[in-house]
Amino acid sequence: DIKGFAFDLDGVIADSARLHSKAWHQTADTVGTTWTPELAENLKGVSRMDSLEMILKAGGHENEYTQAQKEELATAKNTQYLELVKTLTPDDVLPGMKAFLDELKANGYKMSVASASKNAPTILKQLKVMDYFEGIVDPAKLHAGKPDPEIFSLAADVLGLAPANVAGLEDSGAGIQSINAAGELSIGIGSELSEAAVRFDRTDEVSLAAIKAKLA
Ligand code: G16
Ligand code: MG
Repeated sequence: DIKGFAFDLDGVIADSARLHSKAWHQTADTVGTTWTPELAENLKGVSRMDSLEMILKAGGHENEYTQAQKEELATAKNTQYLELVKTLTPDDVLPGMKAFLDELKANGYKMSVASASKNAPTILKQLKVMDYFEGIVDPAKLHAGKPDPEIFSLAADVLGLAPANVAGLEDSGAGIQSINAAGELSIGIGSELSEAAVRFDRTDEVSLAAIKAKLA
């Protein structure tokens, strides 16, 4: 029986993936890597430093920067990203997700956040949805990011629930793998998440009734 939901942030609650992309695109230009839609897709759910490594590697630049220079590039990206985050408002909650959060709250489900983003608290405040959640997993404390199960296991701990009683919502392949490996019910939002137990094309299709219908 599902008693709680663990939410990814970017691409599930917040329309912030486009802001990450905008900032990383600039990083790609700086290091001389060609920005492609495929690269943008592969960065979803990936931590800040791992994202930078992927951008460097995509252009064959992985050996051209010292660790200190890489940290500078990542900090510059985050500074630009945070400027963009300041423009987020409650209207940037993805379609249907505010209604879904209300539905879960009204039906007594517990909710937590399993985001790779160190900026999750800032974004949740900006969107004015912080109060729905029991807690947010701190990604700085993780030994391994998605697809490792650690983040979604900790998201169940935050809820005080066994993994079997938790459903995880994700828009990235790495995130779906993390949910599955944690032994939770995976709900994918997006077109290419074949490993998800339940899958929707768009956030505005997600509801308790729709999830039950797909599981029946
Ligand atoms: C998000 C994004 C990633 C981003 C990562 C780290 O994960 O999808 O693109 O690189 O967080 O974010 P930050 O640089 O803000 O710490 P999620 O798990 O919310 O989809
Ligand atoms: Mg995501």
